[in-house]
Amino acid sequence: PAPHLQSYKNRAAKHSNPAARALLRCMEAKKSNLAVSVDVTTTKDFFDIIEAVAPYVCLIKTHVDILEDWNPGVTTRLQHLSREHNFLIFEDRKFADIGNTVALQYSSGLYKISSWAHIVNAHPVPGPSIITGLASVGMKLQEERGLLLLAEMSTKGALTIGSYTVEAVRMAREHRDFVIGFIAQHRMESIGLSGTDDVVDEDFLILAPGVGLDSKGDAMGQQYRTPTEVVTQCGCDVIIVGRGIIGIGRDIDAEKVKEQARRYQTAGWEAYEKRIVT
Ligand code: 5IU
Repeated sequence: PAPHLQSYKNRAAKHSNPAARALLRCMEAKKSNLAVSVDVTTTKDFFDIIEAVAPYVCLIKTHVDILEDWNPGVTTRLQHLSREHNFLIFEDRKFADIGNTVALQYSSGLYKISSWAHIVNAHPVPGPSIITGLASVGMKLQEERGLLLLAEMSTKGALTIGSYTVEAVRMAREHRDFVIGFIAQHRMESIGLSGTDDVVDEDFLILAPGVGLDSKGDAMGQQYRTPTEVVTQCGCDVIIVGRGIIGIGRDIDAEKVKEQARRYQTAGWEAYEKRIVT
């Protein structure tokens, strides 16, 4: 059966990439396909949110460059929490430069992303060299590391459509050791195949942002779909939720955040259970 019809557990047992295996195992263990996007600007809010949602998530998605008081201790503490609460870390860096530059952006600078992020993502726009550049860093580490390509975006008018998405999938198929899946809005198995090609052993994870239970979008082009649409109907594996859980006000209410995380975890898991057959 196609990957999205199989259990996360079965897929974990077969996957060739260690980061993908770790994520799928974590999802099964915690009964969670929820990633929380922690888009806040202070480390206090950042950790208040992570500590509130940790029991309910398989993945924490970060934008470390928006933290105004970032320091190296932040990523040390994040890694510690990741081990303590069993979740993976995804830095939503959206690399987009030539191979040599992205290798440096991934490994070096203030953030040294490759040293702590299990998963990162990249725009396919520069072509396959962006994958080989990032893989030259990630695959050398004796750690669980994987890359997601941005095959589709959730925003109104996104240019990630048609042949762009097809080429993104082709690029990923050429680098299945390091590319573990896509940021996308639906499954990609049927994309770019002639009908006779055989890629039955391919298992790309689909992580979908733009998920909300109470809102259809924001004032800046974001569009939301429900966990049922995203997971049951479109076959995505992980729901990425930001403001639906962390809120949009200034003050973080940890109890509310916890309650919303639990709500999205349940909705995401029920949507998954409705779609699997094995
Ligand atoms: N994000 C999207 N859409 C995309 C991609 C990334 O929303 O197509 I690629 C990011 C942006 C933000 C998070 O960090 O996912 C969604 O946050 P909200 O749930 O608050 O909209």
